[in-house]
Amino acid sequence: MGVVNVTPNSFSDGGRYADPARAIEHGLALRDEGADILDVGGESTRPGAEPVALDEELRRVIPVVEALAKDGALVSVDTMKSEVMQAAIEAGCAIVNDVNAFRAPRSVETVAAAGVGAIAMHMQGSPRTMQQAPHYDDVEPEVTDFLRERARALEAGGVARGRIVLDPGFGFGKTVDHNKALFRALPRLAAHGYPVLAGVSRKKMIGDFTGRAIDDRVAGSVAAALLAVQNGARLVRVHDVKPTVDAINVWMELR
Ligand code: HH2
Repeated sequence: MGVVNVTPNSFSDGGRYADPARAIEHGLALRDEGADILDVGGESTRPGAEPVALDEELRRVIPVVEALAKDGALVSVDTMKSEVMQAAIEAGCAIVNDVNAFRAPRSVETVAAAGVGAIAMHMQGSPRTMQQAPHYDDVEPEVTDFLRERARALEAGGVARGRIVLDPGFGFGKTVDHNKALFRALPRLAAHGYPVLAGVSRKKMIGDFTGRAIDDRVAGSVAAALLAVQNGARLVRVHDVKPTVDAINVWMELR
């Protein structure tokens, strides 16, 4: 899954593709590099980020979803708002990626009625405050129980089991130690029977391990994506599609 951020403030590429035409061009380039899914988002969820108004999010996201879908790309929309989900579905998106795991009113109903895919991610708190003091008694069962509860809620609301993807939400209300514990838990999470998505690309954890600035984390991110796949992730959400696809292809041949 290639990241297409139509935002002025995303943590790694904020402002670079804020103009819809540039975002569309970027998305098509990521597809050419081997992304199977293009994840279009109009609201940064970086720690400390302020929420974006509905009108503004729609204005950013919908033209990009529409153009990429028209070009035949498989598009997901990265949003927490049911109105954006609905408009993106009408514009051709096939998957909804919700870092809030469909807890907002009408979001389960929206994906169920449309028959689209649903990616439910774990987040402790909200982006504005989530990194201030993340706390768990035992992170793995708490995240796993949450995700299984959200999967049950989606299924109870009419989303087919085969359309649900779960994501432990690296960096969303987690310390580095929480991220490490969840990374090692990926095989057990995958064993619950839902495909698992891992998003670690360029995140702070990679910077902590390598000492690199955000735009110098490609090698670290590729290593983490490859390990995530080896640990059972079926989807990896990445900014650097080409090197990630190369690494996974080489691993698949040589393993
Ligand atoms: N991470 C980000 C955004 N959306 N969705 C899922 N399912 N999993 C993730 O780990 C995830 C996500 C954060 O990355 P990015 O989009 O680059 O940054 P920002 O939120 O600042 O736009």
